[in-house]
Amino acid sequence: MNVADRATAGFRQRYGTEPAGRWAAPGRVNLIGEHTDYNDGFVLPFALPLRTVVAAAPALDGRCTVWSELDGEPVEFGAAEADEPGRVDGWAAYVAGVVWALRADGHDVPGARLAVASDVPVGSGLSSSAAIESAVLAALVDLGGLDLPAGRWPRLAQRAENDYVGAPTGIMDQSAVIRGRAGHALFLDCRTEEVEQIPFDLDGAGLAVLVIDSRAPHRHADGEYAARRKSCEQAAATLGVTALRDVDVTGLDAALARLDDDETRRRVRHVVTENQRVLDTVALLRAGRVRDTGPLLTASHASMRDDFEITVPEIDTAVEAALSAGAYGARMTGGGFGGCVLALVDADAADAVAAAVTEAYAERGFTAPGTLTVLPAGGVTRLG
Ligand code: GAF
Repeated sequence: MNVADRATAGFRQRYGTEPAGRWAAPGRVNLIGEHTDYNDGFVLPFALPLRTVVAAAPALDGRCTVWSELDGEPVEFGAAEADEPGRVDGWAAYVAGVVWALRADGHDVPGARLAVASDVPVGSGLSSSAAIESAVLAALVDLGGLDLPAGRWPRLAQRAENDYVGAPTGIMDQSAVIRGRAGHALFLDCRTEEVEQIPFDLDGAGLAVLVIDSRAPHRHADGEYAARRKSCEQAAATLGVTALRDVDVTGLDAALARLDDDETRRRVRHVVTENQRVLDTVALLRAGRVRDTGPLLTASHASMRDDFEITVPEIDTAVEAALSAGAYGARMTGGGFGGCVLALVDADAADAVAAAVTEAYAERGFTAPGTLTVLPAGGVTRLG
C-alpha cells in the first residue's frame, strides 16, 4: 500500500470515519551548504520523492488526536498541553509544536484527528521531522481556514522545532520541504529568506543523486549540533558581525587572525568557505554544468570532516568508496554524526557505486548501508 493509502487506512481504522483530506510533505537532502543556515548563510537543498502523509479531519471538541503508523498508540492533547512546550514529547511533540506555533502566532487552531504514515525514514537525517511538521501545518491551515500565507510556513514550522521540541535547528529543512519544486534545487538566502528555484536537471544530464543511508548511530548529535552553533555565534560576536554570513572568503584570513583558538578558526573557515561553495555550485548549475559541481561537493565534505568535525567513520567510508567507484562528487548531507551521504553519479553507474559502498562497509564490519537514487521532487501539497 502506498503512503497516502496507509494514512487513509490508518485514519479509517482509528477513527471509524473518512478523513476530510490528506496532506503530503517530503523529506529533503541538502545538495550543499551545511551548518550555514543558522549563520544567516546560503543553502541549496531539494525535496525528495519520499513523503509523509497526514490524513485529517476537524474534531469538534477542539482537541487534537494523532496516530502514527510508526507507533500505533494515539496521542491526545488540548490547548493547555500545546501551550506548554515539553508537555507533549516523543514524535507527537512535532505535532503539538505546530499547534503551539500557530497559537503563539495568534491563530485559532481547530481541533483535529490526524493519522500519519511516512516513507521518510526516521533518524536518517532526511528531515522526517520537518516533513511531519509541514504536513500537519498544511492540514491545520486548511482545516481551520487560517489566514497564513505559505511564505510564512517555514519560520512557523521551525519555531515548533526550536521552541516546542527544543532543537536549535535553522530554517533550511522546513524551507526545502515546504518550498521545494520538482526538477529544481532551492537556493535559499537564510538571512532574507529569498529563494531562487535553480534548475537541477539530473535526468537531462544522464546523472543521478545516490543517497546512501550510513546507518551510523547518531552519537551525541543533538549536543554536538548545539555546540557547533554556539561556537559560530561566539565567533561572530568576537568578530563584531551579526552572523558569520557577514564574513566572506576575501575577508577570511583577516577574520581568522582575530580569533585565538584553532578550533574556532576551523569552525569559521568551514562556514565561510561553505557559503562560497554554495554560490559556486549555483553558478555552475545556472550554466547547466551539473557534472562540474562534483568537486565542490567533495570539498564540502572535506571541510565538514576536517574543519567542522561532524562526520563519523561510516560516513567518511561511504564518501571515499563512492568517489573511488567513479562518483563525480560525494558529501555528507544534513546535521552530521550519522545520517546520509549523497553522491553525484552517472545514472547508469548508480548501482555499481552503491555496490562499492556496500562492499567497503562489509570490509570494515559496518552495518550495511541503505541506498536509493533520487530526483528533486515537489514540496508540501494537499492530495485531496
Ligand atoms: C539540520 C538542521 F535541522 C538544519 O537547520 C541545518 O542546520 C542542518 O542540520 C545542517 O546544515 O538538518
